[in-house]
Amino acid sequence: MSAFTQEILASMKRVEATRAERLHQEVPRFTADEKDALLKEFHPDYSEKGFTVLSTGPNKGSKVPKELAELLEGKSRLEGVPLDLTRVDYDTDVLVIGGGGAGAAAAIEAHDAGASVLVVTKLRMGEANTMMAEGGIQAADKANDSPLIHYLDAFGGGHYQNIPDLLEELVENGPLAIDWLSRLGVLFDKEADGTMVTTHGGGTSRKRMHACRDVTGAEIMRVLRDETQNLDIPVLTYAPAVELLKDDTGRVAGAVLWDYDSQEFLVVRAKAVVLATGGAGRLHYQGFPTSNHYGATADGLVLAYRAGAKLIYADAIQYHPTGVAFPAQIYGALVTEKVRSVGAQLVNSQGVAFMNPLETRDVAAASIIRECTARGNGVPALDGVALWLDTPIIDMLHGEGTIEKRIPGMLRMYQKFGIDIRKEPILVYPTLHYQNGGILINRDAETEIPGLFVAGEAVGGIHGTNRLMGNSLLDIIVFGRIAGEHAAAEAKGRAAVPAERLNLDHVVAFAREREAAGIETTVLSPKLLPTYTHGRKTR
Ligand code: MEZ
Repeated sequence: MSAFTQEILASMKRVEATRAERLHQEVPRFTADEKDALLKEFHPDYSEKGFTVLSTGPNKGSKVPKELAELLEGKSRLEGVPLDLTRVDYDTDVLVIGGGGAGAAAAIEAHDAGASVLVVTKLRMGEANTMMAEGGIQAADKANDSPLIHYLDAFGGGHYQNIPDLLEELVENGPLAIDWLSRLGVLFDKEADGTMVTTHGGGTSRKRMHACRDVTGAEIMRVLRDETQNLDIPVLTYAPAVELLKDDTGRVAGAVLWDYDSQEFLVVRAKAVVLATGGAGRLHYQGFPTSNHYGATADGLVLAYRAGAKLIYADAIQYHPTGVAFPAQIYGALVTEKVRSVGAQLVNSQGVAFMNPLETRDVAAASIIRECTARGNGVPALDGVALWLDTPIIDMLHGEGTIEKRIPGMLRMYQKFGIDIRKEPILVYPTLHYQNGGILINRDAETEIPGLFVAGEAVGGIHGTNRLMGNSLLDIIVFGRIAGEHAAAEAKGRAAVPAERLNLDHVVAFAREREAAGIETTVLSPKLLPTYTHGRKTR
């Protein structure tokens, strides 16, 4: 018996009935004015209710999501904890906080530059958003493309807000990143003659998305994790950082960790620190479900903010247009943009393809929300409303077997729940996917706080206020490597700071500033893990 209601089945029939006439239909793109109007009215970033203004810290006066503000202005987990900072548990040149792609790339590069490296991670190595990235990694390495064209695409997609130096660094290093990953053993999709297979993503003017089927992040993480192991880089698992340490000159000089195994705080002394703690999807901004991994709780932003680092575009959040809206077991999970890159159309309850499937993500998400709300063309699904992603059209367009070959991960994910995406369309709705903003760095991945480097999703500014698909897997490699290299250089020749000079004065000062601002809070931060309760409404 079908799990769908009669209403959903009737809508699905309409999708099937219009499929043949939609086969070669190309829905025109929105104009710039249409996009502006759409975003302002329907993108969650423009919803006043989701945001508040910070009262303390380097971004005092800036708008950020409420859930993030609560953590940025929360109480340190070390407040009132008697801690002997002279009892150093670990000593290293470079401390890398975070075990995803950016952390691994930084660790490998710092190691190759001759530094001693310690990686600490909240969960296990590789349990990160990198692992969950599906569709691909952008790099301008084809004859009809160039880093300049890549720059222009990303700059337009980012609403011209990208920090030029960071974007330049990203696109210039794209081809090198693919080459580095290939040499380490990443198995990118290739034609029989060895040419890389590349496709479009939303907002790309050239086909520059390199992929490993639709499990690109998992393949990249597999190789980076193996390399970390091969190089014997020590990794402390289940040991999240809860505060950065400084010395008496204000330099970052290590971190305090919470060891989930021993239930103790640990002190790590380092000559340079790379923060690579990833994103914030598990904060479920505005009640959205998320495609993010379990540990994505913005920890690095909290640590860096207390240490005095500035955030940029912390109010720019990415909702991936196609999150799973049915079945409940995978609610919010990612349906890769690659499904649209290979031909699937977004179709409303009436069977109409209402938008071009490769609009940039913010525009696509806003358009889906409008179709479901103001236009009343959504399909009721679980406790919300959704739209169809018409997948069977892919095999009709490119031949039987295309889905199995190009997006086997999607095929398998749905097969587990009795849905064959080759035969029936799937229900989707935007899901919280990425923080476009984050900690401000320069092109050496360095913050304004000496000794503190950042890479990966915790960084802000590379992508402006809207990242294009595949530029995140690229930035974790490019800025992960840069951070590792520069952190190692920073550590070189520097003596370890005497343990008596390690301090948490910045944490004490931040607490005073918070109290002076009249903020009373019981919220402990960083959050470390999400707290789920039954009955939480997701949208
Ligand atoms: O860059 C991403 O977020 C990505 C590749 C996601 C996807 O749709 O697969």
